[in-house]
Amino acid sequence: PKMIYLKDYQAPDYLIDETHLTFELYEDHTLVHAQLVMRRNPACGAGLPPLVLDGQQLELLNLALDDRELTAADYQLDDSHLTLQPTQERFVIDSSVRIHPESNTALEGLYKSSGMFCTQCEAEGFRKITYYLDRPDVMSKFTTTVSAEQHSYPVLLSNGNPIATGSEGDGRHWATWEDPFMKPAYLFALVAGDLWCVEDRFTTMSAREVTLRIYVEPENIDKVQHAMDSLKKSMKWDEEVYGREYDLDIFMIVAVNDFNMGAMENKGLNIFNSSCVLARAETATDAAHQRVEAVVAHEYFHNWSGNRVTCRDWFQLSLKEGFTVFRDSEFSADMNSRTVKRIEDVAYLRTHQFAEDAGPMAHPVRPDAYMEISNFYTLTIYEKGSEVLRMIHTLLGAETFRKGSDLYFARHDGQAVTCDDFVKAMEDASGVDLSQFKRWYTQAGTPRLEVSESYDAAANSYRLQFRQSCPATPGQAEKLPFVIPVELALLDAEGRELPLQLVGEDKPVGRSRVLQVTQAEQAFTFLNLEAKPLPSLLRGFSAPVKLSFPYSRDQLMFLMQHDSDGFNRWEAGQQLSVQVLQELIGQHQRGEALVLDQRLVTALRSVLENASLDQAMVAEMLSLPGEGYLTEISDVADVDAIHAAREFARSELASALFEPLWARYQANRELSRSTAYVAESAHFARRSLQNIALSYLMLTGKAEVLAACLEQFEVCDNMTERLAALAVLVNSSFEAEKNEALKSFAEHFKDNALVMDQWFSVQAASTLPGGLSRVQALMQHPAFTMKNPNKVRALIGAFAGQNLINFHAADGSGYRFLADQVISLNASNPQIASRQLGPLTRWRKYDASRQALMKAELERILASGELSSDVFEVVSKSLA
Ligand code: B3K
Ligand code: ZN
Repeated sequence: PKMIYLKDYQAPDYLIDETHLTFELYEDHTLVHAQLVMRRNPACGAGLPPLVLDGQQLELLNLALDDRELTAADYQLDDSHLTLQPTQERFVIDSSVRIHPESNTALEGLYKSSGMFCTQCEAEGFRKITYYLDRPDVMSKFTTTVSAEQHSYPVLLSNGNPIATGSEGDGRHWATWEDPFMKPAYLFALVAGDLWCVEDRFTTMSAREVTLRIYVEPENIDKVQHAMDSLKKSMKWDEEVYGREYDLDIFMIVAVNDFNMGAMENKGLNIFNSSCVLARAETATDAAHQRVEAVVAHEYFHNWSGNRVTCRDWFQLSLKEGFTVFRDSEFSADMNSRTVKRIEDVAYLRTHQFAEDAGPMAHPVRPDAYMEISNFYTLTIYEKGSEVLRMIHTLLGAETFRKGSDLYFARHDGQAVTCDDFVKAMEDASGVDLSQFKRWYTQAGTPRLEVSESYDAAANSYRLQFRQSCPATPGQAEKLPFVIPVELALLDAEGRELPLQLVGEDKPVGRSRVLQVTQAEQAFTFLNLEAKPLPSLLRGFSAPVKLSFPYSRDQLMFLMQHDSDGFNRWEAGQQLSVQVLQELIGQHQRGEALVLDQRLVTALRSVLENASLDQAMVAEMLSLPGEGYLTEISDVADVDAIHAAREFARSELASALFEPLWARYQANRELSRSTAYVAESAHFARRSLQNIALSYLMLTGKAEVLAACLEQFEVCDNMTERLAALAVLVNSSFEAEKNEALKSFAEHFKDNALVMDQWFSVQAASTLPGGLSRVQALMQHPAFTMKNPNKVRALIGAFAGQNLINFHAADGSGYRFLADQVISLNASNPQIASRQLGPLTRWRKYDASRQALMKAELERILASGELSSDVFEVVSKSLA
């Protein structure tokens, strides 16, 4: 495989105005006929260069140019291209190919899942369906006819509107769909299967009626209402917040069981991993309900940010993904608790994206080069890309940002554009120069922002000094300063926000404001402060940076109680916990007895006793920073010390805070018992506090807690309570109760694949000794299969990604296991194989002995035989 560079981008030589597809689906093969109405791209030079169509794993049966059958002498064929010579500016290509969806295990292109046919074309799957210009800047009007045996495949779907159906008399039938919107091939979709649907309607802002359908396997028809409600909320929200209206007469979602990621925004026909559609109280947790809501919204929002305006090339992927993640996170914030959503997003970003940005696969939000585009659907493109959009939103303000997005959509509707085009629209709408800001798109790595203070009592002035820097990343040794928006307030001794007047200003400008740090070193001096204030910095996490300020533990406790920014109250608690945990880690490393700083106990006690705090906030504040985050912020991560320190702190807190935890638990559990399940934010909040309280309480080993846990496990109407109880049992030493619970759970839910995924995950993540052998045993369970990506993620992904103490076993057994799985998946499903590699790529974080073991496994993978471009790219970059 070779590198592909952004600097080599060239516009396509030819365009495809119309694409007419016919699929004949059979059990042992599929025939695809494609008629492409093409012309020379007028934007390119004169003459008629050879036409190079993409195509992989296709058996070419017929090829015609303007009705003239071509013979092998008329074209060249290799394993990824078909090349021929046009003779006129305008021409029509007809091709027929045979493909084998029934044996497609990579789940890219056309494939079968649980008996139905479905597609996944982004990024480069369409070339496994037919010969085509498979690139996002070639947009075409598609008509698709699907024919299949009627009894097994009563439902035949594609993009756009249905225009004709008929039967063929031999037990087969067909349907034709027409999509009036020009689109690139990656947005093509086809589904054929025995599906049921729930139907609803939505009336758009201009009073157009849209039919909404969610298709699932018949046994899941009782689990789609939540997704349907989420869809209608999304449609309304996009009208209200972005002025974006839906544009076809019908919008469809189809749930499939075997899917490489969460979902796909194909025009008018979104295809979803069933885990992101199906949700009802008895079988899906609160987190799953929220994920369904967010993913339904995300894919729906792509209809404008991605489909109506798409990407010129795959280097621009964050143009649609960063923007759409930003849109869905704001939607979720509006539907639920804004502060809690921000906390969750930031915790995730800092644990996972910061690690990626510090590792061998670090790349800018707009990469310059890639080997395999599937490897670039990353946390950087998605989550950091969203943070970049959030910063633009912060710098411009909501109203101006909206003007910018309106201009962007109006200017580029129907086009395939770049991140530069997006920023230009924001600049033109606001008059703000974003040229320096654009370094966020081109420089990889997480900037550090060190802040120091000085107070001049004689002058009543307070100075904050900022120093920014950014570590080297692969291919980028030196970085130029970023534009870092820092939202801040200064608090007085009572925690009140003080008026903020900078040097040069004749009066204060608000009490919480956004400063722009644009230089490597920069100071801001505030006037008229009669005492030294306490700064509340980077409010709401206004930039994706690593901020440091020398807060004392007492100051952090003060901020936890008094900061008027909810996010920063949580953040102060996290920083306090980090300081305390790092002290414990040091004690563990020196072989000393562990002693917990009692200030953490005091701080969390007052959080627990504060009845006016949102319960979800209490739950978030009780959650100590995870082992993954503690690893990320360590220079050399000491796996054992991190685990021991965190577990010690958890059990000390559990004993010290037993009374308030137990009181909170019982009050909330009582409400859960007496109220029917509702998927709504106040209820999510109540259950999250109940469940985190339970997880602490179980550490005390008290009989009454065990009894409560078992009772919660057995007597509840929802998966949130049941699974939380199961998880704490699985991590406890109550062997008999644990085994009984696991057994009864599996018996009850054995036919529900998504619930069984949870059952696998909970066990894979158990940090008790012996993790690897438990995982190996579970791989033999009848409900487990390597062919289903959800199962791989539930068991192997959860073990390597969450169970750090077991995965990093000093003998290297966890690494060996993961490498074995990657080698086996490389042949069947390269995208999933490559995704599972993540934990091994972080080898530089660990001690010399673990580094050697991890590298040896990466080398073993490299030498294991023919590698997919997906796995090869990640392994070779990790070893470079
Ligand atoms: N755009 C798809 C991701 C496709 C991944 C291809 N390997 C889902 C999404 O981001 O909405
Ligand atoms: Zn997306």
